[in-house]
Amino acid sequence: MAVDDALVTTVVGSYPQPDWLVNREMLGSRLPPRVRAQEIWRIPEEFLAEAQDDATIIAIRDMERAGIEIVTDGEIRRESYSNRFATALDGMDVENPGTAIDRTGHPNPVPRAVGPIHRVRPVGVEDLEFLRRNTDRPVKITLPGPFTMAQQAQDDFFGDRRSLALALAEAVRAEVTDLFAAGADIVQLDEPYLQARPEAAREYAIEAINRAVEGLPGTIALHTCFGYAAIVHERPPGYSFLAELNDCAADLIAIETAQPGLDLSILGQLSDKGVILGVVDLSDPAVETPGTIAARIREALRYHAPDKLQIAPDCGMKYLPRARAFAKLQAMTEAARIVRAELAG
Ligand code: MET
Repeated sequence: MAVDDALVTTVVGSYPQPDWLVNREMLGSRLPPRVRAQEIWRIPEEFLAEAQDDATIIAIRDMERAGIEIVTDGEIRRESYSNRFATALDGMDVENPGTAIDRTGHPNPVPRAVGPIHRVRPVGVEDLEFLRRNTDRPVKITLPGPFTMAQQAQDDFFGDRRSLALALAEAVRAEVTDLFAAGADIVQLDEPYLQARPEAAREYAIEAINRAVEGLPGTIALHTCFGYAAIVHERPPGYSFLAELNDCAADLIAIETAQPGLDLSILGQLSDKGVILGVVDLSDPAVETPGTIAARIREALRYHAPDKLQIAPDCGMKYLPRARAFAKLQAMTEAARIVRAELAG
């Protein structure tokens, strides 16, 4: 299986963390980053890294057993998809958090930008190396994109958010460079806030994304969505910032389409890109049949070539019960198999 085969299956990144590892009720809580991190993990500090490694192996094996072809580490070691990277940077004050309004309109405690931003050490490279050692399949690793991180911080230094986003982009670039050097097949930037802040996105998101990844030697994916199904319940009728991504430096654009029931002709807006297509609705507790998912894939093939389509759930699976996440992935890989067989004729 190569990453550019037809209808390759993958995930958006996260997989449910075991209940013995995290207090799942604390996951979406609005506590300051440090406090939340202390509250969330159920394992004492001295055993935590080992427990996170073991839980990561479970996530990798679950993905493999479900038939996922490009696997991730499930983001098991992370408290949130973005926090771990953002809080590791020099120039970000985590001890004295600030406030930012999240996409549901609530104030959230967030890191404060208080000086020049520097990535002083690799943040996710060991995670990638662990993933690489523990599967023979192609691997993808995710990190937050510079635009989204700039929205999830309080700026007390730069004076404008574009400058903050561009500084974060340099930090992301250093990390992506190291991730490719360490063997990542795909590096994915998560940019959900493009949809929540389209005006700001139009001003500087593409510039920041390009600064983070342009010219780097590897396959870059960029994920955007309307937010986790478990947290953001309203789905707008379409993307507010999508066609713009056809001009960014990423090779693959990851979007959700199942829960919002999008008309897949929007794929025409991404005609120059590979698309990681979200075809599994994570708000629906029922596990869709492979037939339902296959119908979505067939519909997408009216607008995009099969070797430019990867198949994925709508967003990260972090908030799903584990058994449901597994069953949904199984249904999805079966759907991809059915449609591939049809294509092979
Ligand atoms: N990579 C992240 C995940 O899979 C994307 C989150 S976007 C809200 O959870």
